[in-house]
Amino acid sequence: MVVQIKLRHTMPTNLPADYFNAEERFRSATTTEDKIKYLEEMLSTIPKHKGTDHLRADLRKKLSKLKTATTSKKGVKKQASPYHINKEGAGQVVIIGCTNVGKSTLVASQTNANPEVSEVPFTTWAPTPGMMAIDNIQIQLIDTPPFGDDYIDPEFLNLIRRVDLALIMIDLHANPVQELEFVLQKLQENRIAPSYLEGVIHPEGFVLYVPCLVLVNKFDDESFAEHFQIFQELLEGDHPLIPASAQTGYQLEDLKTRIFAELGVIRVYSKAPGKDPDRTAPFVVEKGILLGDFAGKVHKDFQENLKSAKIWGTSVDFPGQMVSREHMLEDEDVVELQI
Ligand SMILES: Nc1nc2c(ncn2[C@@H]2O[C@H](COP(=O)(O)OP(=O)(O)OP(=O)(O)O)[C@@H](O)[C@H]2O)c(=O)[nH]1
Ligand SMILES: [Mg+2]
Repeated sequence: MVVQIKLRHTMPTNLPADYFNAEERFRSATTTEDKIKYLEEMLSTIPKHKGTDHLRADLRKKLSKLKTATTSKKGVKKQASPYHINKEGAGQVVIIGCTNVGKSTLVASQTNANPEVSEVPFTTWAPTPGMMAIDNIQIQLIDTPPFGDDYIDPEFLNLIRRVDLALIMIDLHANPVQELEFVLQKLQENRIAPSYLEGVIHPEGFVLYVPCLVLVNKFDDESFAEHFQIFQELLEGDHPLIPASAQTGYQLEDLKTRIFAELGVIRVYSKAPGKDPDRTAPFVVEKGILLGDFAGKVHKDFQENLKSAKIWGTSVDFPGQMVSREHMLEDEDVVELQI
């Protein structure tokens, strides 16, 4: 049976009854999956000729919209954002910056991860975390896609909001002044500012301050010192600048020392009486921790029953000094707990 209808596209079209059956079911369908099923059925029943071109185009458009809706919905449900990266090690550090500054180079050269490095702009499109050694501890370093003029994934911004430190990377060989300004402006548009600007800037409304350092990359060797000096003179304001090279490794040790200092943690070694401490396995604890709280991290029994402790390190006046539970520990202290 063939039913003739007048479509809004002015041309009368002969459509088979199967089409109208499918259309009827499409109209009463309540789930997106069913709607897709009946739309596909409608499309498959339409005779293909000039008179149905518009109708088929319309239906295909509807179908693609519905399919996008389901995949994005499923995407949210089934697959967490790649920016949901669990913190590992003594701190979580994200590298941000414009394209080609060397973010992936740093992660590839300093961690176990292997993000693609290329002179072609906009190479990285997803974040990649890796573990980087700083002396005898490990921190997490995350490579990210470049900041550009367009939209920044909200989950990328959320990652920046929750990390322990954001490393703003700029390229000494390119336009370091503009790059730094651009990154700071993008952050500001999203109500984020480096904590070194707290009290210096007075933004209207809420701003979240995130600890930041500025890595001036491609400082490949000492011959770039003059270049760096000119850049510093052109730059307005005080920024915690670290000139270094992700590629040659020049001054990367300085970078690591600065990162460690920003993380707000210290290393403490626990030792048994008469034995040497294991310097390869420090406890990484928050700066300012008191002996009593440290003891609890070593073992529950120590927290409750700690009688005394001897300390070797900068927090005491002489090696092996006895201290109370309220004693504040410092980086690299060695502690002998006694119950
Ligand atoms: N001379 C020099 N070149 C570097 C250095 N670091 C990176 N490069 C080069 O700069 C180019 C870009 O490096 P990438 O690490 O891919 O840059 P990126 O910031 O990850 O770039 P996007 O993924 O586009 O954001 C490559 O050709 C690198 O070899 C460096 O310290 N010195
Ligand atoms: Mg990259």
